[in-house]
Amino acid sequence: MDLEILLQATKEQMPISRWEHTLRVKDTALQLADRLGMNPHPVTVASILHDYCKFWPDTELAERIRQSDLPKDLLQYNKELWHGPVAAIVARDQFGITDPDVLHAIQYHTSGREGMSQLEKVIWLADYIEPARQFPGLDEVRLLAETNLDQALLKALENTIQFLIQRKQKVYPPTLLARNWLLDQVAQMQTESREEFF
Ligand code: DGI
Ligand code: FE
Ligand code: FE
Repeated sequence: MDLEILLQATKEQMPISRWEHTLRVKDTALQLADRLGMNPHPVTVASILHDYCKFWPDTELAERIRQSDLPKDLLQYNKELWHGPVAAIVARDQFGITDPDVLHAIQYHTSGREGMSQLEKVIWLADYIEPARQFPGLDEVRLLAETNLDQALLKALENTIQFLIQRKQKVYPPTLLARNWLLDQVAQMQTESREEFF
């Protein structure tokens, strides 16, 4: 995949502020990936494309969801959840990306899901902690991200769920399942590290 083509095509889909966000997500994701010893290429491709459809009209996003193999229940939840899944379809059909891990990282970058891969976690978190973000509780998530990806993601998902509840908005079930799954993952990790210690 020619990165220059991807970069140019993505830049044309969005205002400059969103393009700059995209570049910050890429840099943040690459920093996390470097620390974790991951292959930087899939991280780069998923970061560039994650918000490809962020500024597409809602009617177009809904139409693409109806006409593709994406889950139709998305249409019953917040419109904010639509741009990632549709971007994954564009990545596959327009840019010929076949790596399922890259496609999943794009698809689930807003909702998260149970059983997220390391790449999915890195893209989700980079999107949340990139340097220009300002959410309440973000400092804690940024600190956790330096040492433990799962704990950082758990905290970030909890913040997002709380934010949605405060605003009387629905929570898409995969977000809740992701949070429950990470709660178990983190608890299991803590039990294992205690067993190693004794
Ligand atoms: O596209 P970005 O602004 O970079 O970030 P994003 O793709 O994470 O989407 C932003 C918003 O989507 C986020 O502020 C919360 C909102 N949202 C609405 N419903 C849900 C949701 N986020 C999750 N995780 N789950 C939901 O059900
Ligand atoms: Fe997004
Ligand atoms: Fe984003």
